[in-house]
Amino acid sequence: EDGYRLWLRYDRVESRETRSDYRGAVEAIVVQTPTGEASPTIDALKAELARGLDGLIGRDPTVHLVAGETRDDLGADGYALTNVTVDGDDAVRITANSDAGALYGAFALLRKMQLRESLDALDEVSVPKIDRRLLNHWDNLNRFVERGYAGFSLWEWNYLPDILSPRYTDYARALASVGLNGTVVTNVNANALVLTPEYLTKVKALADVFRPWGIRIYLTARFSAPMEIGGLETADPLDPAVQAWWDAKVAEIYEHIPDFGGFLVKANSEGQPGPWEYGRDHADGANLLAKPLAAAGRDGIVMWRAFVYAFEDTTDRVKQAYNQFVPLDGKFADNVLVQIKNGPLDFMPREAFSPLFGATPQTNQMVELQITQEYLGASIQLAYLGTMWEEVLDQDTYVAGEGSTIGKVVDGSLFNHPVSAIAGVANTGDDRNWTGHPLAQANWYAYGRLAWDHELGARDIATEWTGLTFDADEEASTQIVDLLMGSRETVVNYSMPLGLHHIMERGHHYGPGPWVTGGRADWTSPYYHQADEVGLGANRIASGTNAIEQYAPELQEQWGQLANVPDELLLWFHHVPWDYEMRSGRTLWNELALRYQQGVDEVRAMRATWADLRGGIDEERWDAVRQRLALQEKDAIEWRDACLLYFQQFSQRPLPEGVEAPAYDLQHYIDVDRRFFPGHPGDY
Ligand code: BDP
Repeated sequence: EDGYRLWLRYDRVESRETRSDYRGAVEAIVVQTPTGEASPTIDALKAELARGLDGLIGRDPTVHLVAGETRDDLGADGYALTNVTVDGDDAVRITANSDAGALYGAFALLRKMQLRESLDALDEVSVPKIDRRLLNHWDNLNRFVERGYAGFSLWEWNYLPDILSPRYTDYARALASVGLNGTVVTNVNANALVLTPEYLTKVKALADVFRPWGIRIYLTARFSAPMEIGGLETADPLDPAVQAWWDAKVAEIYEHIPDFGGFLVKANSEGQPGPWEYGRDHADGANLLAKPLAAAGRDGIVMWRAFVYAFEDTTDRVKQAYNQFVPLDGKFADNVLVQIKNGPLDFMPREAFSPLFGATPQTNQMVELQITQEYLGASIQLAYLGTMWEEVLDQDTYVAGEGSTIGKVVDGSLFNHPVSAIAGVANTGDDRNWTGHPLAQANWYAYGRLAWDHELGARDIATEWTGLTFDADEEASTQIVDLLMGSRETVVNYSMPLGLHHIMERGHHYGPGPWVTGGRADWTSPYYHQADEVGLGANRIASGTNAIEQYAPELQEQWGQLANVPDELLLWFHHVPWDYEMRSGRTLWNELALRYQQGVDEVRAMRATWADLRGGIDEERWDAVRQRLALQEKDAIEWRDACLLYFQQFSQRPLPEGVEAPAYDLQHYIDVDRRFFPGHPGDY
């Protein structure tokens, strides 16, 4: 049980009774699509049903393909599951408007059986709310994965297109099983090489493996590619030669990959080239690529990232994306989406949401979530992110009145946008279990399920994943789910509680670094925590950077006032005196110290729960998690001690009762050298 099978294990249903119920219910499976015709996707569906039913109930399914009318309620990718009879036998019918929809229906049926749900009186309709449900791989062509903690890239570029790893198919199955339908296989810090003819044949080979599973391939486009691989002297988006180059390049890609999904672009951000070099704006840049992608009836899109902040710009970094993009509203082509990280800073354990969501009603917007745990303990610490994403997607922006949630901005319903998309930065690598930490598979799974339906609950998803992934009885399952559910807040508590952010070590981002200074200001810690003898926290109200003004009045009211702001966002928006009285009645300093301690205590509680679980799940994965939790406790202690010793220099107050005394002095923690922690290109 090494975790390779993910949530698609299909082990034999142990109860004889359930097995025979299932056998009775699926004497046949009817797949109804508008054409009723066979296709590579229908073959994939049949192969998956055969694999699943053989494993679960020892049966080889009989699949009948039938044609039926298009159903308006199912959209492009939705499915319906119902019971029917075929020649007197009980059967399950999967109805869909597309082969991909039918495939999702097949996976849903298998999921029900894996979860031992009844197949009687089936009446299920499920339709994804978002059109393009993507993974973003930050994978370099040399197979190093930026912020990847589960080994090297899955894409063996050196062997492609001739040798195809069987893993490519298993990867595509995993995506399809949760309803994901696209993947950007290259890093946002892009290499133009992938657009050369030689690499495009490699990309085509991957696309051909993914296609039957409903997965479209996308690439990152380096803005200066016309110069680097095209021999042009400029990449100016308004230059006719540059336009002609991209037109031809996109046509060439479509020749290889007729269903190519489009480009993801990081431009004028952290050293990546972009339209600014030529005095042009983001819309000029995005539209340059959007035009050929939409040519000749194709439906390729451009995902233009809003993760921009400029060295020359001394405005509070969290304000810059809004400032750059709001004036461009209405200028982007219809097939451009602005891809916005959930927070305005950078995937912190907790951030206020990006105020750009909903602020450009005439521009398609998508959200980028980070599945890989760059700031939440890599693949060592346990942090189930379903809870974080639920918080983000359910967050009300109030931009068009109450109920204007980020989910509705992103699914396009709030402003009736023609195309919708969501991205998650993948946590996969070539580790045998795909994600390094066995429980980090839950994040991949949760992302996929939320991409399908952003209204699903984090606990329901965790329960589902646990049921699929472990053979655990009800009590053990509940223990695992509880553990997952609390884990992200635990990381927040021992690393960046009360709205603290960006106080991690430089470069690799693993471990504490509130002391990090030097270089550009917005890459240092004091820029964000602003600790001084008065207090702690970033002043983002009117007396400070006034970042708060980018939010709707309702939120300014909630977050702009000390009396109203929730503890979770306190130090995100306010510089608060050390003796400020918190809701708990404690002073800020005491509350801070106790939160750090609470984080450590919670990790200890997780370890105790896990110790208790021994025998409740397989030994192999149990032990892998046990070891990681032990390390997580050490890490949590280090975060607590390092941060409290550092902030104590400013607060000049003793640690309150209940907080353990640090084992070392501050300098010890500053000197801890994690240079070799993987995941950052500078480490190699
Ligand atoms: C930051 C990462 C960096 C990424 C960047 C991005 O540290 O490796 O390239 O985001 O999203 O979080 O472009």
